[in-house]
Amino acid sequence: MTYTFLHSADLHLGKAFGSFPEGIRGRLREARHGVIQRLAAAARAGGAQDVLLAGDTFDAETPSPETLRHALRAMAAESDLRWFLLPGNHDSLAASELWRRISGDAPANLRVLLTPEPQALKPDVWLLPAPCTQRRPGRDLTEAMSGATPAGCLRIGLGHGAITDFSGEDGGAGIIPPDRARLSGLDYLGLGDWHGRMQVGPATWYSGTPEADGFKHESAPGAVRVCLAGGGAVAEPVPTGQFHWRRPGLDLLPGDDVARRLSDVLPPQAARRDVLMRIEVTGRLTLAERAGLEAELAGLGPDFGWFEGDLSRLGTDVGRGDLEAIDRSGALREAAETLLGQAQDPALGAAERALAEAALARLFALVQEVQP
Ligand SMILES: [Mn+2]
Repeated sequence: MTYTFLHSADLHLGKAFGSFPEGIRGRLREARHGVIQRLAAAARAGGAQDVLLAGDTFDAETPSPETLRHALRAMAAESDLRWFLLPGNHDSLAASELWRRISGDAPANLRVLLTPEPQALKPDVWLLPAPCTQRRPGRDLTEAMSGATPAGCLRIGLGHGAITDFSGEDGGAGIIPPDRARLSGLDYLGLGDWHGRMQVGPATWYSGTPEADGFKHESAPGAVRVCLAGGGAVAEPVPTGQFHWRRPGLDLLPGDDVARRLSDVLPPQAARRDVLMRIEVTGRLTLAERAGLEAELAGLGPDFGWFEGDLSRLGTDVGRGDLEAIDRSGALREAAETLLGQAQDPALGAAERALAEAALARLFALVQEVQP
């Protein structure tokens, strides 16, 4: 007997990305909706008919009518597949109105897993779901996965939450034993909550989110295609992400070829529209080098879906010649002297010194622009 399925989780449909500018915000939301189709394609390509979603399909307990309807219609459109939705911590059973709306509007190929009762996926393949009863259940709901199923069948657990080895996505303490699959005689345990992909045991995986939603996780966003046969679970990650979130570091010293070092951490030009990029610059540069770097970064920004250069931890070397270059005397020179004094004042906090340094670099750059 063999059974192949796709394990995914944490779609977070409708996530607002409120801290981002409007244009990219809309594109990120649309990309989350788009994973439904990409998951379907991944399932089909691997010969799977069932897609098991291990919680947090929706970001909020009350998604907008459009978010919900569009998701259900998109799943309905993949009519040769079956979708199984488990309540997670963002869309727990406490969101009773959400699950009432889903149940009332669900297409024939969608099943909601609202109780821990074992369910037959096929006569000889049983699903043991552990729906989240509330945002922080405070107890190990996966205990229910020890429930009885017919002898000789395959047993698949589906749960949501952090294991005891590490804290959850929201920072809360983990509660699921990492060896739950062994404890409950599972052939595979599919988990949600952690947004990066992680294999916890021989047959236990966090699929991670199929579309990245932050800089935190390094793994390429995707789902896990699982093939169960007599010999155990064969799990294979399949990529499904559209956007790439990159947070490279750039550690610089005076004399470095800054433009070259910068280009080394950039993705190819053609791919940049779907990249969110935060470059964290550390080390030291001269004022002139820093001004050059800032100009390069400003020019690069529009290439990307979103772009930020963080220079708050970059130190600046200021020579007397730099102050001369700003002005020999007068108001600008006095402002530069004041800023330099603040940048080097041990009585000030690091943030204030960095601010003075950034302001001095800005002044230097502006003066160069006016009188190159
Ligand atoms: Mn989540």
